[in-house]
Amino acid sequence: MHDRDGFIWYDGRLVPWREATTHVLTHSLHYGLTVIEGVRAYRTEAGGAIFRLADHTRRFLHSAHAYRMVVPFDAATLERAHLEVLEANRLDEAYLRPLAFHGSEKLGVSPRGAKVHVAIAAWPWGTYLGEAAGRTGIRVRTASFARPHVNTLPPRAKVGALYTNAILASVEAQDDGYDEALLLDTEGFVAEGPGENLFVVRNGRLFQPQSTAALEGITADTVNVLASDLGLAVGERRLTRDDVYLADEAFFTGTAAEIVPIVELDRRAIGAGTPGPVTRRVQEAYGAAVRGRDPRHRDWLTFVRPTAEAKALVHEGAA
Ligand code: PPE
Repeated sequence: MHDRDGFIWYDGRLVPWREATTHVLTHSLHYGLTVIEGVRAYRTEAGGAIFRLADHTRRFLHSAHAYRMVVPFDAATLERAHLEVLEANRLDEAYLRPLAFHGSEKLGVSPRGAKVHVAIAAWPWGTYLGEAAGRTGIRVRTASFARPHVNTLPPRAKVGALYTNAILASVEAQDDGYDEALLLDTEGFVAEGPGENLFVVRNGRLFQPQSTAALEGITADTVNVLASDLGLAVGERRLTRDDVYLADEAFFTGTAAEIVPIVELDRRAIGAGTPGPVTRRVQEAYGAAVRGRDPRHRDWLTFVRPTAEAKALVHEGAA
């Protein structure tokens, strides 16, 4: 990742990719408190556009707030920085990774006295769960590790430390020959994937796990809105493993993963064992929304170059 051309926004300026480095005694490297986001930009007919940038930036600042980490940049500056990074790297379709971390001014558990640094990188990142995942679906295993309890690590804050739990689950799943893991909460109810939220489909209705142990996904929120456009009912309920085994369809959602059908959990086929029709409709609606082809949702897009053409697209959407 480190050895490539391009620029990374680092503490307020664009620095050459290979020079965006930090010291080995960086506080966050030792104790795991980093705030991260995952954002995507897509090519639209009016050029590159970032999907739901304001929502991601809000969650970034909220994650920091939960840890009493003071990010020295406001939302407007951060949003502009995302656009600058895309421009500088001449990317219109990309994954963006904003990161906040405590620097190397001090060690010892309390980060007080360490500076908060912010970086934003962008690179082309194709399919997250494998090239065929979106088409053929993935095989999932329930993780033997639970998602941390709400009073252990705040699950709504997207911080690096939470991903040590996600790493345990995904390495276990991969080593056992599965594509991805599904994590339960400490009470045994379904929470989420290592980097995705879950939906199940039953009798044409969508359900999300009502869970205090999952990230509030922006893609999941998007799916809620798109499902109502499609006339599909969406609900939340506590889901058990067997709710997933017995579902007609299931899929994961996430910025990196997008919409990925789950065709098997713990060696039980879900529904017909192939991606289902409701999942397909949601995938199509999502693809249209992120690429600016759905006039109802162009306000979710922030264009890299706000040309007259791009402005007209947004305007048309608002009308
Ligand atoms: N749960 C977790 C634990 C999670 O990490 C993500 C995103 C989601 C749910 C879905 O959230 P949203 O992207 O807002 O719909 N995971 C990010 C990081 C993936 C990575 O491996 O890095 C992402 O998708 O960008």
